[in-house]
Amino acid sequence: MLNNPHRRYNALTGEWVLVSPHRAKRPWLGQVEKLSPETLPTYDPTCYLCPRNERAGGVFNSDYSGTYVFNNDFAALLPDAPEDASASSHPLLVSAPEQGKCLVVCFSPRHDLTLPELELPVIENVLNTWTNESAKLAELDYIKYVQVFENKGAMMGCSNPHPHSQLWSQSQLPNEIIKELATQTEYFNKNSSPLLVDYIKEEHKQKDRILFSNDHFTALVPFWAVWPFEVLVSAHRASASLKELSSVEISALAEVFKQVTTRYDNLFEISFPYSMGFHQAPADGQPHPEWTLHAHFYPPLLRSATVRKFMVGYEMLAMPQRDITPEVATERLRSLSDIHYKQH
Ligand code: H2U
Ligand code: ZN
Repeated sequence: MLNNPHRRYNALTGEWVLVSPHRAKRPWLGQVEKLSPETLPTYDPTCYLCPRNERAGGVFNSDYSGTYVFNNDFAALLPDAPEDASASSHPLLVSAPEQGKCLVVCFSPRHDLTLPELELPVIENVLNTWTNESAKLAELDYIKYVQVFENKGAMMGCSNPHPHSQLWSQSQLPNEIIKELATQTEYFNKNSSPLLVDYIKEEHKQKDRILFSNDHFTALVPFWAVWPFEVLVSAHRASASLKELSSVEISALAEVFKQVTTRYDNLFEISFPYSMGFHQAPADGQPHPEWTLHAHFYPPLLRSATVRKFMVGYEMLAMPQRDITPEVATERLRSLSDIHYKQH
């Protein structure tokens, strides 16, 4: 049945995806993406994120040597955003105040080294920075949720090639978290076991979507993946946030991140674009036994370094759809070397 058109249920969002395996061979005469230059300098005097340089807002970066954290100069959320007195009172025109704080995190002083090219201790340092900064934001009384994310590559709207990520924290739950909280809570109440913990166990039995795993984390192409080479990285135990991870678990997570991103780059031998982010439980001071810390990788590329998947037409108007199956995507990623192609 899985070679014919079918739909799959996303247990984490409660939404369906249409899978059309027979369609993967269709010809492509559409848009071909431009590739970004492959070799970057270790330091770029015109880069807003390199050490000692002046940022767009006029502030100078320090002469940093590890990760570098600063308040986003053009933050989408502000700590002291006043309530809009002119807000409409009509029930069809609803708005609500939103406060928050946005940070930027540079991975290292090196302008040219993306996640898979960094040594494991440096990746661990990035994970520790995300952990500490998330925890600090979560402690602010007006913050209810912290989103850690990386936009990688111009194709994903990344504004600067210097490897960096962002933290946006806010006073209300965003849409994706509202969905995941509902599904995980419902599953936990029914089964007394966390949804993702059970899901990962089942995937290890079935094996055909597992990309890489160690004692504490698994990377797989989820059964319900929408993006062609989408990957879910999940903890093996219930865990509300990065802060709950031990140093052994952080090392295990760093290894999984290096594995996933190295295979991504090796797929088309380019710096593989994606949007990646962690889903942590709401920072509401409540226990979250239903939650399992996880990260989603959403890469846009489909059949080559220059042909991307577009979420248009049917996807915008009806539901997401994919051509190659998650099982075929897993096979392709699994068959690649875990040594970065630039080191060959
Ligand atoms: P991307 O992850 O989309 O590349 O965004 C980088 C962020 O860095 C973006 O939100 C911020 C932008 O506002 N930024 C600064 O805060 N200062 C700068 O000098 C450049 C970019
Ligand atoms: Zn730079």
